[in-house]
Amino acid sequence: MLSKSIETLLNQQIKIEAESSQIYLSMACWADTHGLDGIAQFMYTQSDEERTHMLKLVRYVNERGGHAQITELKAPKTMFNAFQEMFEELYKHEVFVSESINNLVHETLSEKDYATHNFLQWYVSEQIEEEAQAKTILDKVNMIGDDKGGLYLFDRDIQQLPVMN
Ligand code: OFO
Repeated sequence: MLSKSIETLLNQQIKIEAESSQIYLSMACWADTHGLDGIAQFMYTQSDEERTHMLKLVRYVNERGGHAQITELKAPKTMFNAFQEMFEELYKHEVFVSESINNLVHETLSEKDYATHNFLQWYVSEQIEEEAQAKTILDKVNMIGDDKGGLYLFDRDIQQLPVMN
């Protein structure tokens, strides 16, 4: 059985994952309408993954005697000045998500909720991978700068990245 405070924190995380999914979907739409098909595909996939992160939390909260809250979400940004800006935001967002997961893990330990602590380990590993991937992509993006040929190749190659879950 979840304590009220852990349930509230898990519900906050559900909202964060749902908003992550919307943020990446909005990025996918921007890329799709700017001739960047590979980047769009990458963002659509990221968006789907975030939805699975959200659903996993939803199921857990409901299974452990809580009530997962499906709430109104903050609207994501729809316009970007350049693809670089998008990847900077993606990286910063993943760092923010990691901090949120870490705080949650910390709270489960203070409350001696070892079941939730154990459940959250999947998210801890996931965030290590997602942050590392976002950083690698950002480094490449910074290397490309304004080189159109570089962007063309990047847009093609980003589709080959391994899909996380
Ligand atoms: Fe990007 O891992 Fe969930 O939020």
